[in-house]
Amino acid sequence: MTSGTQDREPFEAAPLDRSSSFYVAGHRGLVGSAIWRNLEAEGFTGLIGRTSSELDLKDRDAVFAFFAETKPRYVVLAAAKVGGILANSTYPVDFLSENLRIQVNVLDAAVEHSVERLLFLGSSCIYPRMAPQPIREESLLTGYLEPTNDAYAIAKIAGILQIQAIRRQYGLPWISAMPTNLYGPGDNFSLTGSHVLPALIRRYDDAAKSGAATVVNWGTGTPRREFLHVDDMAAACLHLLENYDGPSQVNVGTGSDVTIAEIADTIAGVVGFTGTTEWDISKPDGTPQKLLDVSKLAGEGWTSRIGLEAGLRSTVKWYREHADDLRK
Ligand code: GFB
Repeated sequence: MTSGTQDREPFEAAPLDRSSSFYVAGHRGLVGSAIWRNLEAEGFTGLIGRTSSELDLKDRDAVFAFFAETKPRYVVLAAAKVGGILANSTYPVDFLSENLRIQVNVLDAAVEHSVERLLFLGSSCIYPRMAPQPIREESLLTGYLEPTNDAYAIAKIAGILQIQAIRRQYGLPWISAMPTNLYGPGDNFSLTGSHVLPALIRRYDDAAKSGAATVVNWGTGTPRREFLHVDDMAAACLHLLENYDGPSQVNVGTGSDVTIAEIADTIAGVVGFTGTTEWDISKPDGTPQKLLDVSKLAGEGWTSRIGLEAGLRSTVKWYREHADDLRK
């Protein structure tokens, strides 16, 4: 194990070695699978992944045994219990406890084996509910969290702090990235547990097929959200691993947002739904806006490429091709 900050080599931006062992924790999830695809396309040949039935990341002994066996040189920690606003507010214990255990186990084992580069993934919900928009990285821990996802946010904030502490205590150049709301192929399209975008794709597509006159969405439709295609997120992750070294988490987003009513209209148009939309205001709106300031990431030389409408069209196409075997 690395003994302290005095061991620290100065960080130099450089391509990662394509033949080294590279563990993608959570490689079957929305984010992890996109990262895996991108790394494969970039020529990485030493990728390591384990499904949750092969390796339960909440099992500390199993995680340490896995690291001892595989000795990864690089790690992306994309494994997490995730869900939309209703799942987060209904099961806060699961979101807090499972995420804390996954993170602590993986990060402790990675320290034990002095993993050379590690990227921890969080979420834009770590920022205070009323943070000034667009949200800068400096807003972390400056105010109260949005109550519908405070348990998940606290777990992710603990992960950021653990990365910073590991940097200070062991001198390892590990980093954290905070994506905005993500979407794309491989998402969870469950109507109750998912995030808004896959839920709306499914709901409007079902309605277009059945000829239903009305679709009912949650909340008021007025909250604003920023949506980033997960393939962009995967590209940003590799870019950061190869170019960024610092204790601050880095925001990853597009820099622009839309209202939920606007994205609903766009999805209705993409799937060909011509009926009317109603809003169930007994369901929570969540935070009114969470638009990330992405100037830090732009300063590191990366900006998003996939536009929202193009990203939605390809996601709808993917959904239709996979609708029969999806998590619903
Ligand atoms: O995507 P979403 O669940 O999560 O909801 P958050 C975003 C907005 O869409 C909310 C509205 O205002 C919802 O009320 N919405 C409308 C719907 N119809 C639907 C629907 O059918 N399903 C869903 N899910 N929403 C999550 C956090 O917050 O964002 C997580 O709970 C995480 O912790 C994630 O940070 C990225 O953006 O509100």
